[in-house]
Amino acid sequence: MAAPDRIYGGEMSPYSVKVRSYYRYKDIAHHWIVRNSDTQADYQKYAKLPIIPLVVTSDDEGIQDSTPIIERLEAAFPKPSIYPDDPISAFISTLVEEFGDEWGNKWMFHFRWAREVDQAACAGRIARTMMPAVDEEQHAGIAAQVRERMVGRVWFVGSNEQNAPQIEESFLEALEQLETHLDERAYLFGDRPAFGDFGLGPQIYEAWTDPTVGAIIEGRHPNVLAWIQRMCWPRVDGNFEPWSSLEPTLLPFLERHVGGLFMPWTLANAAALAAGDEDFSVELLGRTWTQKPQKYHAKSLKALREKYAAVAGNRALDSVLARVGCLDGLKG
Ligand SMILES: N[C@@H](CCC(=O)N[C@@H](CS)C(=O)NCC(=O)O)C(=O)O
Repeated sequence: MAAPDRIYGGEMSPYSVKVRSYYRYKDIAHHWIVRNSDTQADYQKYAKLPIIPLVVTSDDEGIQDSTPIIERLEAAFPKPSIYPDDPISAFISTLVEEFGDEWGNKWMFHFRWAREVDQAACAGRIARTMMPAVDEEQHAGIAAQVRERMVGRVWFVGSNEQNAPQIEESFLEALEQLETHLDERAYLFGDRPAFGDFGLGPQIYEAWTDPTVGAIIEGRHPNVLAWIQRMCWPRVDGNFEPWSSLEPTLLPFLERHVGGLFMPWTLANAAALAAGDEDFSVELLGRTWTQKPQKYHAKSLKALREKYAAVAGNRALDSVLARVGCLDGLKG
């Protein structure tokens, strides 16, 4: 029998939790290994990039990047499929997966490091995970270092004083929209998880583990809370729904956050990288957003466009993508 795959990850890493949820959903044999001082040497043998998760397959191959990891596994373990049969739902789910990874991560990362209460809680948790055996004094020292390093890194996702209101307001609005959408619906595309759930759910789950967003979700959004918890051990509870029944409550979310914010942002980011600019500014729903370009996102935009190209020409899908403000950007 093949050895189980190994997932080197962390409880506080949304991309690690995403890949673990997928393994659990497919019932694929795996070992979850926390990357810390004890496991770092093994991790380094296989990791080409200094990021988690890292999957080491039963053939002893190290693979990274959650989206291609899941796509590769999906080809090997096609059932139960994470792709809805309805072509509109299927592509929107792929779009939401990308959105979760890229914009959902801004929500999570910003809220995690913007306020003292979250900084202290998160740095403390990370320090405990990295060095489980240290005493209280050493732990406090490591936590202080983690806090300084992470607060100094938030610019990377575009979290700064100018962009903060845009990030925070969009997240609070998105939570309300998702709360409505998830009323009497277990997952985003019906009663079984789709690719989009794996991209977005873990980002919001991580935000919920932190004090500020945790209090907001616990206090106001029971459907969102049930969904992100369900996404830790997802399962088939029914069928995917046709796009027509999802549209009334999913469209407002897509229009505002995916088409209104994420799409113009990712286009401006890619243009800035192509031009070799140090910083870029873009108007997003009437506000100016400024940040340094993020390299990885140009790569993932290219991958998303290739996925669109594979289904291009479906008029019903194009009409939905045009309505939510994504069609032109996907055509490139
Ligand atoms: N695109 C990658 C992103 C992975 C990523 O950014 N992981 C973060 C943690 S959530 C990381 O490893 N950061 C550096 C570190 O923690 O050492 C994926 O989808 O797997």
